[in-house]
Amino acid sequence: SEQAYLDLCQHILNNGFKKGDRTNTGTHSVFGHQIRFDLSEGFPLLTTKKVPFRLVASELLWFIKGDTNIRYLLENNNNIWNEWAFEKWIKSERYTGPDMKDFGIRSQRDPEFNEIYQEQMQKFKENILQDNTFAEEFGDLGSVYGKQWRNWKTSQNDTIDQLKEVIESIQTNPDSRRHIVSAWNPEDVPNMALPPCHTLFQFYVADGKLSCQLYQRSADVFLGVPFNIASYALLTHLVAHECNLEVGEFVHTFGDAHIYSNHIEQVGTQLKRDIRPLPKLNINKKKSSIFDFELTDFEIVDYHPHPSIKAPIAV
Ligand code: THF
Repeated sequence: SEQAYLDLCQHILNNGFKKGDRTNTGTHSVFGHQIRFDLSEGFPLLTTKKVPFRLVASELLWFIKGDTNIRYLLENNNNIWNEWAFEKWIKSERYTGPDMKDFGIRSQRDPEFNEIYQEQMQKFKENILQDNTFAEEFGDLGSVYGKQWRNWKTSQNDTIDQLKEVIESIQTNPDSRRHIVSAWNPEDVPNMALPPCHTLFQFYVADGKLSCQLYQRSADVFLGVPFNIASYALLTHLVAHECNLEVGEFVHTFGDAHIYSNHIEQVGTQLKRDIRPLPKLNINKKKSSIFDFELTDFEIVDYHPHPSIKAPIAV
């Protein structure tokens, strides 16, 4: 429930360890936690702040397509993965612009630098959208979710379509305890800009309902988790729809669940707000295969959240 999410935030503020991290932002962190959402009670798009469903849905469709290039996201006005591609670009030999080292932290602390950074980022986005060869080389994030879900590379040089196979296994053998998709590919991890945070998910069928559990090794509880909840809830709806099942629960299990030190004030604001009724998700009933959906096939209705709360993303 949304309350369970807010309780996790409060728990981290009260009991989290102060812990350094890769991004040098600083976090409060706990290890091991679980929250659950009954998907039949409504679609779990948080109401204590506005969560942009359009961005959640276009990111999920991008994973489902097996796409790993940010061009598709940019075409859909989705900027949530830009920093990771930009980092590869500025570290490449072809980049000759102003020094962009540690752009994430510096853009937040130094307004003068931020202006130069925004300009470079704007140019980068234009190049990705307009220049095919540039996009191929610098828009691609490598072996991220889309790759592992749809094109897991085996040692025999075959590929495994984990998502297609898991849907087939739900349909043919619903009681199976092996409905698993793993994004964690140990051999590939060293080649990834960002090793997968949502590491592995499992489906479960009982009583005509499809449930899904995610193990998330590392969770940015304020910015990322509201997206992750909505994303896996949407995925569960789509798989249930294709398999002619009702939706059951989404179970969200966390490894390192943290609140970045520059999100604490925002979390405080959110915790003071009252929870509102959850919205509903409508999906285009004319389509059945998860691989055929487009953004316009989804509609969120009766969503009346509190206003969005801005916060910087740690890179
Ligand atoms: N890195 C970090 N530090 N946190 C994450 O949650 C995260 N992700 C993905 C990859 N790396 C990560 C990216 N997911 C936003 C939301 C999800 C993201 C990245 C950014 C974000 O900024 N959301 C804003 C709205 C942004 C907008 O309107 O453009 C928000 O207010 O929710 C974990 O999957």
